[in-house]
Amino acid sequence: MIWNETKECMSRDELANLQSARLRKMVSRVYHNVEYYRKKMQQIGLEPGDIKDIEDINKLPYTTKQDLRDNYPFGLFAVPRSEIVRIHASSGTTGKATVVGYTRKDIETWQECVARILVMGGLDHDDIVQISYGYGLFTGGLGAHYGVENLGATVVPMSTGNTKKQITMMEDFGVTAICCTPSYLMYLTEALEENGMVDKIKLKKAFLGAEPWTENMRREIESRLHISAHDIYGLSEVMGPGVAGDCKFHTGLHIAEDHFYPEIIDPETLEPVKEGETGELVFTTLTKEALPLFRYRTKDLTSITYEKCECGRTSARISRFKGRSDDMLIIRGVNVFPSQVEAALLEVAETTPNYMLVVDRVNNLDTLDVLVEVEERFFSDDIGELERLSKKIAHTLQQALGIQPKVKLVEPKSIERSEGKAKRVIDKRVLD
Ligand code: DLL
Repeated sequence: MIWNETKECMSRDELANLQSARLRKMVSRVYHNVEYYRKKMQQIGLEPGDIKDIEDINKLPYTTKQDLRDNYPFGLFAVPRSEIVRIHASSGTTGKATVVGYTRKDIETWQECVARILVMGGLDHDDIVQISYGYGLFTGGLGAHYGVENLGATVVPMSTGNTKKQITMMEDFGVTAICCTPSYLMYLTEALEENGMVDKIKLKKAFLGAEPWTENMRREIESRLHISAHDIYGLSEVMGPGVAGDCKFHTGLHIAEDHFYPEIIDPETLEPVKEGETGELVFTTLTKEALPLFRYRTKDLTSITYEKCECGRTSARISRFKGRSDDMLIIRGVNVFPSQVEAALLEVAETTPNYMLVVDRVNNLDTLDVLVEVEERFFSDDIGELERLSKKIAHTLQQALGIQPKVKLVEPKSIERSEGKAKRVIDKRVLD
């Protein structure tokens, strides 16, 4: 399969040359087409000609999610809108999404990157792949879908939910691989076991991502389903799934470095950390046409190694993610910021601005409890009032977050006050 034979096995020097050429071209194009970046470069006295090779990357300014929000929706696009063939978006802190766009060539790059990861995990055109990531503005469903099609395997575009139907399709179609979040596969595993289905299906592989998971979870999924499970990473701002993924040796996720240049920095000082040390992952897109980004701060914490992998690939590998340097939570694959909850609660007049999020994992499924202080008068004899309010808040939160939390209304002053920065989240899930 072509994806194994090309870019992923070139020497580090060849790769650096390719990256340098692509970076030069990208910076010049961005300078001329994106006013925001041109101004930023001018502010620091940087000309496109100052970027001569990949080592000059640290002269470029960083980009954050806030920069994308400030330029909502299309302000950072480097091509005319008529060249954009697809839009995706990820949830934002105050209801405003981060919008990303793709040209036809961007879609081609994306589907190649996803296909590489599927090949790395051992898939080929004979496989039947169920996509159980959400389809829609989220990049998971369509991103994986195009990758599978590009590989020439058969797609079963299930999207999320309806576990019973997912199992039926799996059995009837002889599905051999699944792409979904690790927590959903744990949930599906239980349902398969309860229905005595594990030995009746033909599943061999899983490509799991969109949220943090552990080596223990991988081993558990593998032994309970008798499959091999692979990690797939990505983020909408940079592309979507397919930025990195692990091979059969599971010794870190190979980055598609010919398209995305990685750096690991100290999130406080913004200085690079040494190879092997944990820091924040930063990406510069080298080939993206619609939304090229300079040094995008992912907020994801990991470490990097440039050692050649046992599989023969020379691409840099990042370790399993160790958390985030901001307060974003990923609950059942959905990105949730505490500030989104706050903004939603402000819409409900009867609440006070005191709340607490409690995230847990029960029977392998993430749960979100939102404790909200409400006015004293609701704790009278009329329990109906309290129930009505609870439903109203649950509905408002569901609309704002895209997931259904369990709302618990509590009396005024019952949530512990903090003297410093308010503690709004208790995350009981364990990540090793
Ligand atoms: O989650 C893209 C994706 C879809 C990746 C399907 C893999 C599979 P966003 O919604 O923008 O995009 O969320 C990106 O999710 O910054 C990480 O914090 C987290 N994340 C994604 N994949 C992994 C992973 C998609 N394999 C954010 N391990 C990222 C840990 C992950 N965290």
